[in-house]
Amino acid sequence: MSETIRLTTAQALIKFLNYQYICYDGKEVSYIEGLFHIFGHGNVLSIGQALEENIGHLKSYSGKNEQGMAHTAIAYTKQNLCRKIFAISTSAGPGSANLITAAATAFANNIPILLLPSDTFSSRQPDPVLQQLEHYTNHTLSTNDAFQAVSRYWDRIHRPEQLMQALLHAFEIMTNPSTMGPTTICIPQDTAAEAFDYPIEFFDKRVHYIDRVSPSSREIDGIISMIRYSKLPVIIIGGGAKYSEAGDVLEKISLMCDIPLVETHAGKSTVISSFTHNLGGVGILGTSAANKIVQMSDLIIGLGTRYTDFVTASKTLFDIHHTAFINININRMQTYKLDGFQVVADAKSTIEAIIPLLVDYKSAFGSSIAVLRSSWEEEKSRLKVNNALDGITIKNHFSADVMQEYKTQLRTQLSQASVVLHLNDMLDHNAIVVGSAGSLPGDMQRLWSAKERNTFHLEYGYSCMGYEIAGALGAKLAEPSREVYALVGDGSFLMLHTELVTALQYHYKINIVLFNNAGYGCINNLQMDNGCISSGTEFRNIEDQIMNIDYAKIAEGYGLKSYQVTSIEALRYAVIDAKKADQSTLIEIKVLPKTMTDGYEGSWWNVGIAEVSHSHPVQQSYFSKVSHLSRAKKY
Ligand SMILES: Cc1ncc(C[n+]2csc(CCOP(=O)(O)OP(=O)(O)O)c2C)c(N)n1
Ligand SMILES: [Mg+2]
Repeated sequence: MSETIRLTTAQALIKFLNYQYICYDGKEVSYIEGLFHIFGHGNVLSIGQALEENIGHLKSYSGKNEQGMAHTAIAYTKQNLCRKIFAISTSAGPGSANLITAAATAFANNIPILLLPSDTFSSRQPDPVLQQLEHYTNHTLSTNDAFQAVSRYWDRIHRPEQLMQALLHAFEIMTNPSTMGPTTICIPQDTAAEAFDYPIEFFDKRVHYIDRVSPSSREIDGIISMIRYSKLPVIIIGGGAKYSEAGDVLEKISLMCDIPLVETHAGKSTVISSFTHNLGGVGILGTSAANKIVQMSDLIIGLGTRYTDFVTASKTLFDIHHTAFINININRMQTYKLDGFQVVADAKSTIEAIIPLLVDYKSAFGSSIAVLRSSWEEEKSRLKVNNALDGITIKNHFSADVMQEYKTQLRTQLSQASVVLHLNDMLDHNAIVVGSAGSLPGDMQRLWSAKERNTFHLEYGYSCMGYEIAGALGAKLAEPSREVYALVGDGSFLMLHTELVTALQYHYKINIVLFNNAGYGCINNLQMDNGCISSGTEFRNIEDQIMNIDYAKIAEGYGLKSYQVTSIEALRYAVIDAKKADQSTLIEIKVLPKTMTDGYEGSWWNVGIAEVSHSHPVQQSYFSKVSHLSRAKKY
């Protein structure tokens, strides 16, 4: 008989979390950094009690919104290249329901996180308890069943001993690069407090090994012959390349073979932006240089990319009849896309394996890489000049009168694109920028120059509004010695910003750079681009007046050091002063709408446009969509 230890389910859970390690490239580190929680009915007397009894080395933080705190945890893990995670504990009912959006964010981005939503009573003795749904036809359903669609592993335990199997399954999924993502273990509140004699070996130190998967010789042969056959190969750097730290080998192969690099939102900052062969973001949020090179290309090598619509311009960016694909991905399903040659292997290991076999290979791009790069630099210089009212506005959607109205109401002339470029110059080279939704991801992806590796943090798998500020706290937890900046729109700020209080509470300094254009700017662009009138996307009151909200004052109320700026000079002062501050800061920048960057060549997006309408512009948009679709790959 093995020795046992009598613990509650919650105590066993906390004890187990203390003994999990991962080993990557021979480096062993503890895997669980800690636990975020919002206590309530369902977890305070079980998980809360277990933390009080013996927290071990885990850190414990109290969040302000379940979605927000889980987004903080996701950002922490993303910044740590998926090698360290947090667990999340929520109360039963609404506390758990609030977590679902974050679970989806983790799912879409393949980010591991351990979600522990409390559940209603297993015994059913007090049913219906406060916050229980009480289904009439299926008593086993609770709020937590909604996590099934957004979890890579989902379980509900009704007995303390089930915890052991559940945890082992969850940790296998989270530490397996091809399946990693959110795992959910729902724990009824009575089960969480019940005791069991756990075998002590369950709590032995466990090391989860993440070995790099090498390509097979068949796969290597296939890659080499396709590259040799190609004259114009291009590598798309995806998130998988970043997580595998493929920066050095990518620079090497790119220089050696003259293969240009382009980036997805998740892959950006795997290689720094000033690298000669890096042409930047590709697709809908792409630079003109990257999109042109991809359009010229006869072979796309997708390295750790999911080929989302934003990367492929809804499968129209490539010449579908003449472009071949090599899909290198740790996840086999991803390699099936676009009928590519499938390579199920680690990004870095694969590039490492092919470099010695291509020493005599050079693409036929010649000088075009440098020419495209320099014409993009010229475009950036054009955008940097702040002439918001003299021409650089999106497709003249707004009349001169409406632009003037914004200028008067917001008391600014600043162009967003210009601000982003200037801000980029003002920050430290190792500063981390975090973004997620609105028009800023487009500006960041196109314009931001990542000066060091892993300094660009864009959640654009789910593009969840409200991620930015919570995410900045997560990045700061991962990199406490660096300045971290959330680049956030006013709409996203309004959606969710309260983890800034958590940052203040635990003295983690984050900087919030809020771009106030008084509306859901990118959605306004989307509707007006497709023939609709501006409606429901500008922040106007019922008298049709533009709302000028003072976000700097709101920030001051929270206790942040805050600034409101309407000029580049004032921005410079604010950024310098904010760097000196010990506490968190918020810089509100009033920017004019329609002054973000627009799409460049090839950046078409397939969106649902009305097939029938009385509006001529809507009809026109629909016909244009049909014509684009005729050139798109169908699957
Ligand atoms: C949670 C969530 N709800 C809705 C959306 C759809 N959406 C994407 S961007 C956006 C507006 C963003 O406005 P803002 O943050 O002010 O950025 P701007 O486009 O003005 O730069 C909306 C509503 C979303 N991405 N996430
Ligand atoms: Mg806005």
